[in-house]
Amino acid sequence: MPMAHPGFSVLSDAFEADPYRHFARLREQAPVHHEPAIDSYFLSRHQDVRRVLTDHRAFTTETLQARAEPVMRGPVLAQMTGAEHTAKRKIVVQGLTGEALREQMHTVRARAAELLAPLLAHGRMDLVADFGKPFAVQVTMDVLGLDVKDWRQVAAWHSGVAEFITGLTLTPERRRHCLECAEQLEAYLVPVIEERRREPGPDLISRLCAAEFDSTALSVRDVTALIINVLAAATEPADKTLALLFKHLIDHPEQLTQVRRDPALLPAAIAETLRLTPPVQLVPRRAEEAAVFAGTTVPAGATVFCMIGAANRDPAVFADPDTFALHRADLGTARSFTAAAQHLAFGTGLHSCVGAAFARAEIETVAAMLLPRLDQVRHRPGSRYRETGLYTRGPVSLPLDFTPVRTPLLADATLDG
Ligand code: 2IO
Repeated sequence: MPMAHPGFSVLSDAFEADPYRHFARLREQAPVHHEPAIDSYFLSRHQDVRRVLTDHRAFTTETLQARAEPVMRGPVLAQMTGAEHTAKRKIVVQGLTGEALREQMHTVRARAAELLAPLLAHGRMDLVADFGKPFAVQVTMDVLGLDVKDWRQVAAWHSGVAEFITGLTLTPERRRHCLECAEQLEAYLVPVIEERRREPGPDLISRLCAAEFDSTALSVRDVTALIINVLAAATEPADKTLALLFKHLIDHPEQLTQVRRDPALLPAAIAETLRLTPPVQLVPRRAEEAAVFAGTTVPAGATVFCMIGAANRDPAVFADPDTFALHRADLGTARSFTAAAQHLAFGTGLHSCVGAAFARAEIETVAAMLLPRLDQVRHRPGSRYRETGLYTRGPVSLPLDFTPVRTPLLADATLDG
């Protein structure tokens, strides 16, 4: 088995502290890294990751039965295949694109305005704790049609669910805690589902309740799982992406100036953020048959982790891959929020992210609100930048100082309008 260097482990503290430092060596010397403690294979080359995500028959999402289903309380979209997958994916996509998406962006603006109002005058905020985290949870709850006054409780349950999905080495105690969170979240959701069946609204839960597959309404269990799926998938990466976008722009003042002058550059800046520092770093699959990658055989039945962060910095695909450059010729911004993207932050193939268009619109909308109001934005002096997470990864905090600018926050949206 090729090794990056003797004793190297993706489970080590050194790797967690800065995985990016290790990716070149992994791609070059151990493109199929086996991790004995969890008997899993880690793929780091763009070409191998793309192959796994594209060949959904050879590399299945069977891994999610153990990793996601227990906390999702039923099957998630990514576990489905064939006609059922096509039909249910379409239901969710329709709820997160087109007219629905346009409506949702009014709510995004209103939520952002409400959260920012008390923060902007101070000239300082932690973009993660003060804004990003509550914003991510509240927007997702708005989309689903859940009562935002419960957001702290829902955020706590969400943390447990996300920890279960993304934990590589969970203790039995943590597992129990996560499962308890999921059970309580399910108990909270079931009465809402029953109510929306009787009295549908414009929200995503009502859409799921009204939808049919094979001329039959989805069961409460299926709707619950899809709700928790959306809750986790929309919440977990959102605050990370927003904070990473601002970190990169602050660290590259000339690009920040360009984006301020021309907000039409925001999609490129977001796409480049997703390439350089994808909030979802790992995507698991099961190899149904033995498969050979770069001369190394992965046995049938093996768990394979696609290392998105490593693939996205593969010099075979991206020139000067460790540099943040929103004008890079190989970014392909127009395709960056589709399954045809060059970067793999939204995966690719059959199960590529259903929320990509929503994510782009959400981050673009809120970044466009923040930029003009955070004049001379800079890292708080003395703050030490730190990221955490192996599966999903983002800044622990992002304390910013700025010069307050008095601009009305909301011209075009209110929470009831
Ligand atoms: C929820 C890691 C939060 C998804 C997952 C079990 C399935 C799928 C993902 C993303 C983000 C999560 N996987 N979203 O990687 O729906």
